[in-house]
Amino acid sequence: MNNLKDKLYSKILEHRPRTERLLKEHGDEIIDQVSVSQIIGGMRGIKSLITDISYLDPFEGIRYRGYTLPEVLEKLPKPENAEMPYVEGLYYLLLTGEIPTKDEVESLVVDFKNRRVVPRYVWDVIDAFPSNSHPMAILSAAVMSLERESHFSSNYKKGMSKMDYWSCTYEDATNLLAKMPLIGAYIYNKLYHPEHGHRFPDPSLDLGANFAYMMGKDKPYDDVSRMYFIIHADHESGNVSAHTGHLVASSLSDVYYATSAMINGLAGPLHGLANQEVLRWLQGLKDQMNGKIPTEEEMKNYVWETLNSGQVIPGYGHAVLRKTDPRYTVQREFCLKHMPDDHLFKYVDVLYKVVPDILREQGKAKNPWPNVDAQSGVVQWHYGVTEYDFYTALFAIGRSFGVLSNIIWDRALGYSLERPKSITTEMLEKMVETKNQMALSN
Ligand code: CMX
Repeated sequence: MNNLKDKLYSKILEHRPRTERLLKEHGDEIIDQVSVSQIIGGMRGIKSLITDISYLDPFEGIRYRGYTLPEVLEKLPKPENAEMPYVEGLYYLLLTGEIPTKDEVESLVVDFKNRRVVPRYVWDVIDAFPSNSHPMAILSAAVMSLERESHFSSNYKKGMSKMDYWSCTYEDATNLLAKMPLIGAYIYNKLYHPEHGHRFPDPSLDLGANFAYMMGKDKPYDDVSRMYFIIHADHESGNVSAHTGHLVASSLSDVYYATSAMINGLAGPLHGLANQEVLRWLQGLKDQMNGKIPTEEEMKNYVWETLNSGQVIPGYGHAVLRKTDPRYTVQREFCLKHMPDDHLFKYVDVLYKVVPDILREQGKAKNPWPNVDAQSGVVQWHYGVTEYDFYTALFAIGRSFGVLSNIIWDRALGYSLERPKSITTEMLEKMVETKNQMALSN
């Protein structure tokens, strides 16, 4: 066993009695109530999921295992001469709740390197896609094609004990996480840069640096990749991608099925695809302006035009957050340090100055502030990844770290098959009527 898996097992043994006690001693206690608008409105805010990997405070933003993003970026060990930490170290933190030592991360980096062999049939699956397919569709299918490698599935057939589910899930998850950046880079090169050819991983490089190398990008794209994967890793359990991963895995589908499904959920424009939408939308304005940086007045007009035509402003608003997303801020600070004069960054800056007031004036969005997607495409564009259809695939690679950490813990704690109850509109109408009648007769 490697040291992460040993450490994880000791954490699982410590944690299991807490879950058992909650169920045994408090199983019937009421934690939340559900309103009609929550039922019709996408279950917004209902407390019905449990995870210890991350927690999203509406005003503070995400914490991974109790650490804010700036703390995560400061405390996790970094490769030599790097500004951003090892992504492998983030996995250690998400799984165990502990900041790894440099030695612990380095041993995990070696473990990841040993797992980054991608079977040939995956390249064949990718090659079979038409070249105008969306990278998210290809990524989802490529992950799905790896399902035959699942340790969980093969051991389940042999009658594996429930207590061991987590161990096979850990193997599957770590294997998949090590391979995903290679698959992502292959999709990128195949669709947009066939001249790069098929690059093989460089055994001297960690996950972030190897990804940059395979994408054909120079420094500091290694740090951009580390930053990108780390800030996108998790956003507690209720968002579409994290929830989909958990839901699919709850039927004991293995992590390949669950990750492919999570990628499909992330591909929607209200979720992960918003990062490409921001760029597409800003390019529209850039064309209108013949490349000139818009004044605040010109930007206001463009934003109102978009709203008045019934569209949302991509990269703004959030279902939980009620302040500027710290993932936006981390990237903005990176931009201010590395690319303050970037043309698109200036567009995003003007946008930030005008959108919150406009959304407040319009009075619909509960959160007028920017989310992660408002800034992330600009960073990629600056370093030459201008094919914005690819941005959500980058988000997906990062998000897999959180989703898969959650699924390992789901298995370790024996979380149940998800099965909420649905009712009909007529039943809901009758329930509301009965309540009103009872209130009147009291
Ligand atoms: N522009 C225009 N209108 C917006 C808006 C925005 N950025 N954000 C919310 N609204 C509107 C909603 O469409 C909704 O309108 P209707 O009442 O007509 O349906 C109303 O304001 C209330 O919505 P809300 O409760 O504030 O937001 P939701 O929880 O329903 O939705 C989100 C959240 C993110 C889907 C929404 O803010 C949005 O569409 N934003 C733009 C897309 C985006 O950036 N998505 C990425 C989010 C981060 C991520 O997951 O990657």
